[in-house]
Amino acid sequence: MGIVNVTPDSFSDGGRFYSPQQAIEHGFALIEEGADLLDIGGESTRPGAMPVSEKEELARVLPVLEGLRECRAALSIDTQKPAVMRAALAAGADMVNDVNALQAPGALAAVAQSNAAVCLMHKQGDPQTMQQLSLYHDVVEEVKAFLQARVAAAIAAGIAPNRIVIDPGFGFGKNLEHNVALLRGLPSFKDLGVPLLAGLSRKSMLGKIAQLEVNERIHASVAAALLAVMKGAKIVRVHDVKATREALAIVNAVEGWSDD
Ligand code: HH2
Repeated sequence: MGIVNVTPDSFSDGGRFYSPQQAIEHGFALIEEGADLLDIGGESTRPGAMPVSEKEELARVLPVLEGLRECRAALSIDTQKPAVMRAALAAGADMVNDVNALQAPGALAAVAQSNAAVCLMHKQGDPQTMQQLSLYHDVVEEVKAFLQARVAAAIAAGIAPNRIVIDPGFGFGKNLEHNVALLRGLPSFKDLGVPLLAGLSRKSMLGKIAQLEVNERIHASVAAALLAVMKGAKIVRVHDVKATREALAIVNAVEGWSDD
């Protein structure tokens, strides 16, 4: 899953692809690099980010969805807002990626009324507060329990299990110790019976471990993506598609997995 951030303030590439044309070109470039899925987002979730209005978010993402509709990759909309979900699904999105796990009123229904896939992510707090909270007794068990409850809620709302993906939400209200425990504990998420997505690309946990600024984290990001795949992730959400693809080709060859 290649990341297309249509925002002025995303933590690693904010402002680089802010115009629809730049974002569309970036999406096509990521497909050339080997992305099967593009995640289009119009609101940054980095710590301290300011919320964006529904109108502004729609104005950012809809032209990009429109411009990428005929591309050969599947399209995901990264949003927490039910109105943005509905508009994006009507514009042809194949997946809703919700860092709020469809907890907003109307979000379950917005996805249930479509045939789209959904990614349910765990987070603690919101971008304004999430780095202050970080309270867990057993982070792996607590994140798993939350995701299990959200999978159950999605199924109860009429979303078939084969449309659901889960994500532990690296960096969302978790400190370095929690993030490392989650990566180490990734294999146990298999218990939930749905595919796992992992988003570690360029995140601060990598910077803290290897002492790297945000623009220096490609190698660490590739290592983290490989580890996540080897521990059971089926989708990795990345900025650096080419580098990740090349590294995954080696794992796939050794493990006898197919490239898709
Ligand atoms: N991380 C970010 C945004 N969306 N979605 C899922 N499912 N999993 C993640 O780990 C995840 C996500 C944050 O990364 P990025 O999009 O690069 O930055 P920003 O939120 O500042 O736009």
